[in-house]
Amino acid sequence: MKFSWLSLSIIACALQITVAAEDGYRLWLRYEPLPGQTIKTYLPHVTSVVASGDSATLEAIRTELIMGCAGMLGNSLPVSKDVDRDGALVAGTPENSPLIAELRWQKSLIGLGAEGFLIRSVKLKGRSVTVIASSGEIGALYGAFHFLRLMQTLQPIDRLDVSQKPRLKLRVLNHWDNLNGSIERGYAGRSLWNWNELPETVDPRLRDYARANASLGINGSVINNVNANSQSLSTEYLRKAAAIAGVFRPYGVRIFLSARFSAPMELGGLKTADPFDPQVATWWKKKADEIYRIIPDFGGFLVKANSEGQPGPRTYNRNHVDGANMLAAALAPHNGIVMWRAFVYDMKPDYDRAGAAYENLQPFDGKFAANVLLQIKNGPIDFQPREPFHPLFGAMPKTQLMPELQITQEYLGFSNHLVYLAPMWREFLDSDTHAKGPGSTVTKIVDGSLDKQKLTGIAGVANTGSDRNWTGHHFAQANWYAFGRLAWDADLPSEAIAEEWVKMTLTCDPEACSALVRLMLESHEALVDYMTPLGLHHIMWGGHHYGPAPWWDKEKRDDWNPIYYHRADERGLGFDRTKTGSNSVMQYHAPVRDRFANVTTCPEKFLVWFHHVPWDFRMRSGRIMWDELALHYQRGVEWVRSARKQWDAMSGVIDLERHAEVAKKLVIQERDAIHWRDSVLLYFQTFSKRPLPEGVEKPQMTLEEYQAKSLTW
Ligand code: GCW
Repeated sequence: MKFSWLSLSIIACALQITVAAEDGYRLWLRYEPLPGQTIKTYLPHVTSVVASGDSATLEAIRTELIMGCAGMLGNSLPVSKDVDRDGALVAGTPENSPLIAELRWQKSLIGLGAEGFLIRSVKLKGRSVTVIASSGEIGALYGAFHFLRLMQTLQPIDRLDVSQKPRLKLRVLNHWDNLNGSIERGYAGRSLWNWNELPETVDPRLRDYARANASLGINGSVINNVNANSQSLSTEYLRKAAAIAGVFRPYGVRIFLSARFSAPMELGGLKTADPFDPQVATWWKKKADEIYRIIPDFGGFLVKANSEGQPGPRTYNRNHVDGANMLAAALAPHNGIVMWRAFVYDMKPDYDRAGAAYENLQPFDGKFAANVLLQIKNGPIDFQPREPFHPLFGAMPKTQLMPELQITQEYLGFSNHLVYLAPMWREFLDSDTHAKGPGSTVTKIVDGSLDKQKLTGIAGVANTGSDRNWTGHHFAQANWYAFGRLAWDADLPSEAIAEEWVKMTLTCDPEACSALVRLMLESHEALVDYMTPLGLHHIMWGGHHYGPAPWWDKEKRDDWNPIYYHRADERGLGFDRTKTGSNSVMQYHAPVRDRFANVTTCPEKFLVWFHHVPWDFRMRSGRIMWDELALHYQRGVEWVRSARKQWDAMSGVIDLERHAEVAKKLVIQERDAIHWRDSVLLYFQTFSKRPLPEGVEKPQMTLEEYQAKSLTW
């Protein structure tokens, strides 16, 4: 087997980068030298690579294993055709590797699917070797990354018996990238796709993007914004997209496009986009045929229809099913799918936005085509720091549902705040909907085990961009990582994911590692404390959503204004979603709805989400609600201060560059947390008319000063 130029240059690059400054570019695939003792125990088990096959994926497997071992162990693995020594790493599929075929694992491998893998320490040709096998090449690549991760996280590799497969079929990133290179809600630079230079020139960075995704098992990428431009579906742009797909393909990442519902008019010159118009359906069919001619493994469409001004079937008096199924029919002959978004909320007088998606979509349960998934945000409003789970989960047993999470921190301090999102996503995935009695968790609904859903998936709105470190904040990389790991295995604990990430990305030093994991695990609750405790939501500054503006009432729609959500008055605080109010709590199954609806049983973290609560309401702590609220804000500020101290103390353990960059961001985070605490409390104090409780610091500025100018980022 010989090395291609590509793999040699990749390895050379990796080795060079090792000595260069640590700028975060390598993400969790740094492959830094392991502790000496670990190297000693690993070396006998990693002596050569046997992975035959000419495909680009096999090339990627060889390259990754060689690069990983060179970095971590300092050895250079020879590539050989056969097992001729102990410690060989044999990777591939029964089809391309006679050695693997000989093992007769075919039955188990087929059971694991083309993305699943086995990693086993076995005897082969009288030698002790490690076999990384799958029925598909992408599965073998995932296995190689898993093997490397075991080493990166200092796990034993001498007696391996690993068997894994993803529970969800589609594990996709949604990029809200515009064709002009900007990213809606992106906080890490410009779009990674260089549309102007494509298809002739493809930024080599795209390969690293695909590689990072493959290391987690992310297998799809929607490359354009859901607020879509029809141009993305033009022949010119499809050719550009095809060039991107070509780079992603060896890594198992398929591309998807957001489709603008009115494209038949804008691109096709039709007079309507009515899904019942035969010309419209034909236009989409032809478009789908063209797409698959240009991108044979195209994944399908993501559609935001009749939401926030986007066109959709309702523009023509048709419904969501009419629209989704028409597109699904165009894609079905090619095995393409439609991800139809449930983020729909029409403003009606006196309505409750939290109940709108359910009202709009639940009646269509069982009506969507077999290749449609309904993509639903985790909560009923909009990616808030904390929301109860969306009531559509558990309410549409005959519809294929997939969650949409937001990795980019639109409402969570952009890429300035250190916040690890796995605990928030876990809270959502573990939520018990009680749809079929106790234990009907969101995870069981979306992985198909509860309602036999065939097509399964999960999406995350990406936080990547052209910044050298990909995500703006070094710790925001952990959220990309955690999304991918949870998409692969929705049962993984937040702590285990954090530990992996810290070891792979920052340090294996045991003390520093456990301190960092603890910080990460606390960070989400702390952010909720200083932003939106007790169920507060959507009180961010209008438009950009950075920083607080609970007083805001200037948006053209009521339901874009914070005052609509918190409903503060002299009596109290909160949105009454019980029967004395909007009653949208009824969208949940019993006993969840009963627990939420009763102010004494409602979890306090959702108190003012569901109730308008008097300022002097007695909380479980014995304190009144106003005091409790204020103390949450104070606690959040204190957490950031302590995080700063702990981070500063790690200056010897973390490389200089990243240490300094994170330290700088923590200064901003502290400034922002104080700003949140002071401005929100001063504003609500105009209603509560109560003093700040003991332990809460005096505000640094006046309410008028806070109202005059938003925080800058
Ligand atoms: O949260 C809101 C964002 C919009 C976004 C929309 C959506 C892409 O503020 O920027 O548009 O959600 O999810 O469609």
